[in-house]
Amino acid sequence: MTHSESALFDPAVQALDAFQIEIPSWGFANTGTRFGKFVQPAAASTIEEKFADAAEVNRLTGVTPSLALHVLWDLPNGIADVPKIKALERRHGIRAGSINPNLFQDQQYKFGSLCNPTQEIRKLALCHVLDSIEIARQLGSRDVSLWLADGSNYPGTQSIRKRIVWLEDALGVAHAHLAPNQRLLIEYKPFEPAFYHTDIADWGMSSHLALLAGPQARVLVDTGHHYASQNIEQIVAWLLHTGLLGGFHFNDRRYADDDLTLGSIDPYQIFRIFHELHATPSESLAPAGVAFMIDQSHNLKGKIEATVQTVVTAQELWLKAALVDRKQLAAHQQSCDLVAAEELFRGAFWTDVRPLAAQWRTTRGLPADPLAALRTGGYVDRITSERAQRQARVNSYA
Ligand code: AFD
Ligand code: MN
Ligand code: MN
Repeated sequence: MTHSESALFDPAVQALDAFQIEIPSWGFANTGTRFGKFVQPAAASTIEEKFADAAEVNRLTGVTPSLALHVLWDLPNGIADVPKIKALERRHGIRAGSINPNLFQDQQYKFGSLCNPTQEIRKLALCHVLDSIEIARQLGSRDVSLWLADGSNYPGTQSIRKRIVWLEDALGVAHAHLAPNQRLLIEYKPFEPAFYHTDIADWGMSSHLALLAGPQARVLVDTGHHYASQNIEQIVAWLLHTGLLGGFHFNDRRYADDDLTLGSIDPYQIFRIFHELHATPSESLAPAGVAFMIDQSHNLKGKIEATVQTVVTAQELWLKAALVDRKQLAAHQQSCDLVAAEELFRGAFWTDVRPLAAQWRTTRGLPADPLAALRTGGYVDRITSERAQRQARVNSYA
């Protein structure tokens, strides 16, 4: 390690020791786009396999102790499946993370869930949210991560204002059901699947709904849920300033909600977001803290490979942002020494932190290069043949 790297090692250790990120169960399963699905033999198709894959990612990276669960996909029997999840937590050493209700797949939600014009359907949707809150409570999960696909495709076909009222009412009831240590994370998305209006379309709407719902509601920022060229780090700065930032769904995008691996298109944007977090005095991130969660669908890349790649990239961008000399930067900002400020800021981004990260992993008894260790470890080969054989058995009975 060079002299400058050794001088950076302490801040690097602090930054990396503080970094954890949650992985999504759905990131290991076969998913697709509306144009079709490319099935991967190694893909997980049971919650057991998802926990096993999550455990492999955590064995390699050491920073992914929790698995985000999707109620309909991972707990098809709802609350009745909680004991099974608890057994998997113990077996794999991975705890259940955020609980994601599913209000976008059932046929009854064709015209919306919590915003559906039919009161009966709104009630069913709210029951699902309350069940999800109960599942989170029984699993000891802090966050219920709520995304609504609700919206409309054509002007004049729905009352935007009525849907706001229904949403405010429902989230108020949901908030009242939260246990004292739980949070309701309200995610926004400008479009898709709705293409004319989405009921929770931007951070302003999420902020309003969170403030009205109660003190345990927060805004969830999905980095794929913004119009092109939107300044996401400015949104993050406002949500930190207002105390409404609940957490992130990390991914990357070229056009829309592409769910590409974090940092694959615009790593500098994630660096700028992380800088806002590093620049925030730690007490203001408390008491609840800011949840770092991955939300990606790996349609073409290997599921586990893409997840390990994402985690390693997120760690390295977090470390780069930690290396910004914020005191010196503040001085340059104060004196409007633009180029000095920019060169200091970009200098941290240009720093190759991979040796520091590898050194940190080695001191923690982790593989210096998790991606290489995955490739040589044989796990993917093993599950590929095991899961292909199981699939063959299933097909033979079909
Ligand atoms: C889709 C939605 C949203 C949600 C995720 C998991 O756009 O990001 O958080 O599915 O349900 O990506
Ligand atoms: Mn998301
Ligand atoms: Mn999304």
